[in-house]
Amino acid sequence: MTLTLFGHPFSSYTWKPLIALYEQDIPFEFRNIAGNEYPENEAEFLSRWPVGKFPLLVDDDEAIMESSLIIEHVAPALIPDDRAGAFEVRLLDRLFDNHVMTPVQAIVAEHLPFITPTPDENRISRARSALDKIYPWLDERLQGRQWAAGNEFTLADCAGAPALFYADWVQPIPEEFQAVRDYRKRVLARPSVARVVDEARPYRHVFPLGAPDRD
Ligand SMILES: N[C@@H](CCC(=O)N[C@@H](CS)C(=O)NCC(=O)O)C(=O)O
Repeated sequence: MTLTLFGHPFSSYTWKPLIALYEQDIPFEFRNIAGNEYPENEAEFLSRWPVGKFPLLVDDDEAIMESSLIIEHVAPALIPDDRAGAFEVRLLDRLFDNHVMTPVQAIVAEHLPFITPTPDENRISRARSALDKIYPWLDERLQGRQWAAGNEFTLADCAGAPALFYADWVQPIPEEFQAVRDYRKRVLARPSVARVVDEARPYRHVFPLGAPDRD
């Protein structure tokens, strides 16, 4: 298996498989598709996945899209064998993507002039309200857990790390949700996660809401 990962170092969904690959020490080639810096990488990426959403993994000649499925493919050990354990991991993975990252992306999109010339306050407020609803749910679910789905670092943490990293930038996690805040701090200190955060530092200036001076 020869693995090539196409993605952007600042992209939350690219972080997911990167964290898994670093976590398991799996060799791979990273093909950066940042901006206009690497046109040959972008051209090959689009030829393999015209939808244009990244990350994309190419294993030998097989293209695999969708960050969670890429992780299932390269690092199955990050999903427990038992049915109930696997369900909890996949549940948290889906919730971080759909109910944390999706509203975060919606807020970010409202600040990208090539998507919308003027931020739409109604759409922003709907996305903020979605985050307000998921924070308490997560706080309850994460109580007493070291990692997102229990005591083992799993696929759920590959999703939780980028989701909460960026969520706290666009809608700071209130102090009352200490379990979520503590988990965010813990997961960002994990070496595989710290590494993706560090690799993305040179791109912080592109964050359209302005990156805070922390993390
Ligand atoms: N469900 C996809 C989401 C991928 C996604 O939304 N990626 C963003 C970057 S973080 C993207 O491709 N944005 C560019 C675009 O939408 O054109 C996954 O899990 O891989």
